[in-house]
Order: sequence, then structure tokens, then C-alpha cells
Amino acid sequence: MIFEPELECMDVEARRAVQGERLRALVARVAERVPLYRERLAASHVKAGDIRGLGDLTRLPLTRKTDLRDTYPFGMLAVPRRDCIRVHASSGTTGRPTVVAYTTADTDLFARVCARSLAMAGAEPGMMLHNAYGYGLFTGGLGIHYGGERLGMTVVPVSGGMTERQLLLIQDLKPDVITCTPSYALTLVAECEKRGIAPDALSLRYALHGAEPWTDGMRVQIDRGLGVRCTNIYGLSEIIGPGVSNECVEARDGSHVMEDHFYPEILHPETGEPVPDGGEGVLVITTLTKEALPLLRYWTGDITSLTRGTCACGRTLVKMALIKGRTDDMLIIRGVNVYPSQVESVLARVEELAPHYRLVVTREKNLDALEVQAELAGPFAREIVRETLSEEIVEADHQLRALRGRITKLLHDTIGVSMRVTLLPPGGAPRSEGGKLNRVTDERPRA
Ligand code: DLL
Repeated sequence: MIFEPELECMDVEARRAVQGERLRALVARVAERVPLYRERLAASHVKAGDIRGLGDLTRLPLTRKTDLRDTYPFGMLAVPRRDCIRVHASSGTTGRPTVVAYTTADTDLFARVCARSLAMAGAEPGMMLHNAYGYGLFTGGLGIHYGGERLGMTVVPVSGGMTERQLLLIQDLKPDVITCTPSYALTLVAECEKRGIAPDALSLRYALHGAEPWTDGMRVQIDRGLGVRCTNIYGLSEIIGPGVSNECVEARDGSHVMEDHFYPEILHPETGEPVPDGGEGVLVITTLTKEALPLLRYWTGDITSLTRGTCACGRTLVKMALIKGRTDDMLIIRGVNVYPSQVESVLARVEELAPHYRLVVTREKNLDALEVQAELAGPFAREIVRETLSEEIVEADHQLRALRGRITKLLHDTIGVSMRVTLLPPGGAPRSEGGKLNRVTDERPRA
């Protein structure tokens, strides 16, 4: 079903007019209420009245995460703090988190875009939603929770972790839809396999995964392992949380961006110049309707591309490809740009491997080096009972040695740079305990 058909299937030109109108109002609002924007607009000689529509968007300054950090916690609010009814924060790995705030109208918008996302993914009123995104400062839990309620679903607010209890609830309550990170979905798949629970014994039909990069290889594993048709949900706290875009279950070939509220552009990662449709670059988003924390041209750092046209599902909303990675996750290995997701896609093509891996970046003689630790799949590794899989064992076993050689060649031929490959026994690579999973260990000395 389509949650807001008149908006999601709107004529593209009519939508552009609405977007242009919203952009004009937005610029006037931030120029008046947010000191940082007032100064930036003045510095770029843009007066609010100069902005007449989307065609003027590139005249506006970019906003970066550092702007939110520099004005921490509430310096970029466009409303008095007392008018905000909720705050969330993004999980800063170092230092202070980025705090975001919502007015009543913002939480209403948040619920609506999450309801749209759930409907895109196949959910319908009356279905039951097992929401295994973390509740708390993270936007995933509460964001999707209120989206489910808005759609008219029965929401089970499980939150992340405690896999055994999750499986028990799934078996007993019989939900139709599950939401969690893709890495946690794989943890659930593995747990089902361990307990001999067949996918068709589960009631689940649809799944929405996001909050971290994943690939079509993982999609196959999750579809098969949980007996679902899973789709990608994308979002970030600075813009609203989950619900910035979602794939439709009909096509699953790109996530429809809720562009009547979050206007996307793709810019070149180094020059910042606009990239034409279909080309890859950094996703930059302008929040057209948010009240508490409106952002002009926010540099997400996420690499993707946009495609337009009416979709099989009937929606006219622009689609974005699966996120390839973040500009700050990009590794430069002997001059070649490498994203962890590219390595993941290659590993997914090797049937002897499980969908779990770890990347270790080191520095050898002033050059970055990448070690790919690939985990063997259970069936292939049946004979390997050892806890560790040492260099000597791999060398002595012609099957393992040949496999390692094949993976090394495949990575080199596909990505164009040599990487050291080591094999891990089943269970050797990190697993998600419920939240986002970090698969990259950076052991380079800090500059
Ligand atoms: O991760 C919001 C979210 C919750 C999205 C639940 C989807 C589902 P943050 O913690 O602020 O917000 O992290 C945002 O996570 O800039 C991306 O780098 C990454 N990310 C989010 N969704 C995806 C996705 C939430 N579908 C950051 N694919 C973003 C790849 C994603 N990366």
C-alpha cells in the first residue's frame, strides 16, 4: 500500500513547485532565526529574497557535521528550546554526540515518513511489527515505533540485543515485519540455523534494514534465512532519523527519498560540484519542512547516486542507490580508493564464505595496507574443529590454500589493489549484538 499516495505519486513538476516554495520559506526562516546561517548567507552575498526556487539551491552554503559540533548542543535551533518536545543524538564514536531536537510538528513528520517507509517495505495496518532497533538517544527505535503506530500496526518495542528472547517473541507473537540493522538480522539468521528453526516456520514476511551499509549479497542471505523480502531504510539523526528514504518491496532497486521534505543532491566528494543523475558522489540533503533544526544542504558524507522516473510501485519519488560507504570510511590503499562495502560485495560472491568479515588497516613502510579477514561458512568448514585457523594450517591444507588464493585474486581483479587475505574459522568475525556493527579496525598510527 502507499501511505500518502497523493504526495508519493505526485506529478514531478507539481512537486518541484512545492519544493521550490518550501525552499524559499526555509531560507527566509533560517536567515531570520539561526545566527550561523544569517552569517553564512551574508558572507556568500545571498539575501533570502534572492532564492526563488530549486534552481537557486546551489547558491546556498553547505552545512557540515562540524557546524553542529561547534554550536553544541542547541546553537542551531530555529525555535526556542522550550518549544522542542524531544531530543535524540547520534552515536559519536569520539567526543561529544550530535544532539538534534524536534517540535511537535517535527515528531509528526518523523512518524509520517516512517509510516511511509514501512508501507513501502510491504507493511500494512493491522500487521505486527517486531522493532529491534535500539530505543533511547538513537533515532532508530522511537522513530520506527511511532511510524508503525501511525500506520496502524501493532508495535512490539523489543529494542536491540538479547537474541534468545527476540527469537522467543518472534515465535510466540508471530510478527509480520521486523526492523533491525542488517548485521543483527544476520545474527538472528545464525541463531535460527543453530536452533534448527526453518525460515518458513517463522511468521515474518517483510524486513527493513539500515543504519549501516549493507550489500545485495547480505540481502540474499537475510531473505533466505528469515523467509522475508527485505528492503533498505536510510536516514540520519541530523536530518530526522530513519525514514529519509526506503526501498519499495515491488522493485527493491533504490530507496525512494521523501523528497517533498528532504531534498537530495549529489555532489562531487572533492570539488563539491553537482554530479548529474546516475553519477556517484556525496549525498547532500536540505530539510524543506523541519521546524526545530532546519538544515541547508547538509553534507551527509554518504556515497550514493540518484535515479528518477516512475517506479513499478507507482511512486514518482527519486531513488537513491544502496550507500557505498562514507567519505570518512574510504581507505586509500596504494593510491586506490577502497570502500569496505566493495570488499563485502566481492566476499559475498564466494560461496565457501559466511557473510561475516573484518578489515584491518595497518601502515607498512609509509603505505596503507589492508588485511581482509574472511570467515569460512559452516558447511565448508565442517572439518575444521579448531578454534584458530593459523597460517600453518591454511598452508598445509591444499583446499584452504587454493580458496585463499582465489579470494585474493578476485579482490585484486575486482578492486584493483592487492590485499592480504586471512581465513577465520566459523564464528571468528565480529557479530552484531543488536546495534550498528563496526567491521573495520584501523591500526595505523594516529597522525
Ligand atoms: O542510523 C538512523 C537510522 C536508524 C537509519 C534506523 C536507518 C534505520 P545515525 O545514527 O545518525 O542515524 O547514523 C546515520 O548511518 O549517515 C549513514 O552513514 C549510516 N546509515 C544509515 N542508514 C543507512 C543505510 C541512523 N540504509 C548514518 N545504509 C548515515 C547505509 C546507513 N548506511
